Amino acid sequence: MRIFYTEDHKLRDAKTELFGGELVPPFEAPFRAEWILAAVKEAGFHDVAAPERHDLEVALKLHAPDYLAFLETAWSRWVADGYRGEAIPACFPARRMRQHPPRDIDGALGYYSFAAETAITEGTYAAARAAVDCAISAADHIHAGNRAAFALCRPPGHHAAIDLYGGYSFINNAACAAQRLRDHGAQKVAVLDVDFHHGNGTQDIFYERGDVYFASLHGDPVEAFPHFLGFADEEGSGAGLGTTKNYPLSRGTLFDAWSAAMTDALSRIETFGAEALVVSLGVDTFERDPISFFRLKSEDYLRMGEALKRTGLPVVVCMEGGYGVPEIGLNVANVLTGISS
Ligand code: OKP
Ligand code: ZN
Repeated sequence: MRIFYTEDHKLRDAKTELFGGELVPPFEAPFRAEWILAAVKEAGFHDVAAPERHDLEVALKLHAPDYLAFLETAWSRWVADGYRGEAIPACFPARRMRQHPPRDIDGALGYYSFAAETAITEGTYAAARAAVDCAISAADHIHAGNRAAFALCRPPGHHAAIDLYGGYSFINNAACAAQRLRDHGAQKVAVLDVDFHHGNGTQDIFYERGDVYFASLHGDPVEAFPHFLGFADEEGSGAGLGTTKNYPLSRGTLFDAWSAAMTDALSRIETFGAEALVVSLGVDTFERDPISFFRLKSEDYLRMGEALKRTGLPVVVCMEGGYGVPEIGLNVANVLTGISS
């Protein structure tokens, strides 16, 4: 399996995350990709390639043009205003307020975000573009006839919605991979999101589309980020009615229950008639993840990969979350080993 990776992910190196009322070093940091890359090589995946550079053509089919322009210019606008810290939103267009992009950067940050933990920094946009390059290149690799590819995306993307950033995500890598597969001629594509957190961004992007199925297994939003999306009664709308499926799971979920939900999701994806599968792979479902509450063990990730392989579908794996502990590398490698088995 080919791994798509570029050191440009290191351009995303925020110093601050708003967490528990403090500005702390971010959980989503460059060491994550380094640990994961080392572990997948250690597991025998030596085919590591740099992604091709891509323009915004794919992303512009998913995200609003004004949103992408905002991401590109946010840091320079913030610096021009003379602020000394990293760019963090502090005021949001909440209930009964006007949904209109303000002229000033403070207002724009709130308008284009749904959460305040994620700071925009100097290299954030360049790193986000490089992560998209990895996702698109992985989709192209599948289109060329390969069974699987791994986009080692950093920063992650599954929280990035049509015109909102947050949850460490800016541009939706997995959605770009799915769109790329559609553009190559796949009539139906599925995104299976196994990150601990609901993929609110991916759901938002495809909610009214009947050509991309979205299924997500995640911590129940009644007690987990992103708090306000990912409930079981969200099923898509319009042409997309019936092509969204959520599995909110409770604190302490073990692999047995988790796996039963994945089996259900995969059977729905098969019934849907997907020709290719994009996996939003977060390993923050691990029992020792610092910000999550499922209890998967390292060997469970092998089983996860084997189940993905049994679909018989070509699969693009996009890296999402998984934090703090050295096992993130082994857990990702185990998924890839299962897919390759
Ligand atoms: C990004 B990805 C927990 C706070 C959570 C944001 C989490 C973003 C997760 N107390 N803050 O889906 O792994
Ligand atoms: Zn996550």
